[in-house]
Amino acid sequence: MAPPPSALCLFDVDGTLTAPRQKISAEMAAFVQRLRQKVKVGVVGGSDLAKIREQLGEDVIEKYDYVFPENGLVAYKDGKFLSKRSIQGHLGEDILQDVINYCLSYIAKIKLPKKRGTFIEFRNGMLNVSPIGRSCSQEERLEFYELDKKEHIREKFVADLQREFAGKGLTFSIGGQISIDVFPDGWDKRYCLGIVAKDGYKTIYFFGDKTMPGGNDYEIFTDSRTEGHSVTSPQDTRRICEELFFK
Ligand code: M1P
Repeated sequence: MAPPPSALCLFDVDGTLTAPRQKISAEMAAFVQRLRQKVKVGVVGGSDLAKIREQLGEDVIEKYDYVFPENGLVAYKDGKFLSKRSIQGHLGEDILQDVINYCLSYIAKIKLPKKRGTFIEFRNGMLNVSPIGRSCSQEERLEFYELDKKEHIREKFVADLQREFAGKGLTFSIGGQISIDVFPDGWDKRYCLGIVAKDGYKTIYFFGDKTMPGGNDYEIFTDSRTEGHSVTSPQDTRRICEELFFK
């Protein structure tokens, strides 16, 4: 029997394998499959499986050795479902409703140039809270993102949530362009490392773009179990992988 590859490359999605909320390019998809001949490859994203499929393809479960939607709270390995944990089971209905009610009333009090629908998306391992609403168009998303950079709408929201729910074991994280992820402490991207630990890799490489403190790649990027690489775009990810594995 061939020895197992000693390395695993784990990739963030938005800004690392794809442009934010966009589909992976054909070149990048082909590159990942070429890389897969050298090392095992996995993907860890904040989004749910439906969104990861939209971005990386319907066959993502077959094309990557590991797929970890929702930071690994939902896990697939070798094309098969592995495990799932739910936020309601962990937090309980009381605190969960307090958070939902608080977020909805906070959003109700802010005036924005545009508001759309789906202000809270309930996922297995997290709540995703968006002041503009997840059903906004791509144009409206970019407009909000630009406004947020100037007015720090989400930063203020996070600071307020941190004050309100201090000591409740919750993390509030800004990962993308229009929303905040809310999950129990420790249920960030490091969660998936507990799952791959038993597979005995000598090196686990992690590639992400939000690696600064407060970014949703920060914890896994700085974790002693990974060799972290900070990237600026999918092209940069590819460049670093070529340096590491093809030279
Ligand atoms: O992968 C980064 C983030 O992508 C989306 O964020 P947004 O819609 O705000 O751009 C969300 O799926 C979020 O959960 C995720 O962290």
